[in-house]
Amino acid sequence: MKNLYKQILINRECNKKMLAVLLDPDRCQGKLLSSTIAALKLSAPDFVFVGGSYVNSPIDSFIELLQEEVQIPVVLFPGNASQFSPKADALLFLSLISGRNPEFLIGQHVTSALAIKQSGIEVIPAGYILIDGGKVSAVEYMSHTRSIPREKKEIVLATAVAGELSGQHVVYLEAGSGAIQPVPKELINHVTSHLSIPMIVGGGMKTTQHLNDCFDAGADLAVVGNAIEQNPDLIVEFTNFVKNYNTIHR
Ligand code: 1GP
Repeated sequence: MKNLYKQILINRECNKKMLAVLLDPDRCQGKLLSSTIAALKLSAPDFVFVGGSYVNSPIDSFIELLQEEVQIPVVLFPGNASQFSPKADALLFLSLISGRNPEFLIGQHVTSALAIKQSGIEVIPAGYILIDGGKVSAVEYMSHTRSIPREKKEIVLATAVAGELSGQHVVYLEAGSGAIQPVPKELINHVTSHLSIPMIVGGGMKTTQHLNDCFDAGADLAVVGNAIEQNPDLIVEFTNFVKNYNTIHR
């Protein structure tokens, strides 16, 4: 069994930044799926995340298809318990700790816990923190929670530290898929400088400058979804950027 979390810790230890490409099985189909797979074959990111706030397509067959085509670890990034699949290599067991909806703090977890346990899949407990990205995000709407205002640095920090102290293995700062503005670098930096666990950042990142800012600010893993749906060739540009970034900064 791969130990992806251990790999994340090792990379973090030697300041190797990581990239995940997020694929939504509802949207990544047909031509888009073929060109995404072609780009993943050319230049592999560290992980493929699979999931979304709302997914209607079968997850198992989507993951199987990916695994037939590429060797990249597949990590579930589920919007709810119905998106669990034992086919994935690991699961981000997300607790929406910026929200106060018990359903996304513990409810969906109880619903899926026994199936997850029985599958033997690697579980990575993740404190998921939603930051205002300039528009109402799908996760905000679907979870009935509110994002934290982007200027409320101390609230974001306190939330992340609460996540760490309550046993989360990573913190995920999320501006929401398709965010107008990604999580601000000052905010990432403020949180990472007080946190001892890996930091994932996603939402609204469309350029290598966004990746650069996020890594410079201390994030360990950047997640890109929408931008590569618009243009799958960006997978190659982004993975090459991360390789170069790591060559320069390590
Ligand atoms: C969403 O963080 C991810 O959870 C990715 O966001 O689709 O905006 O890249 P984008």
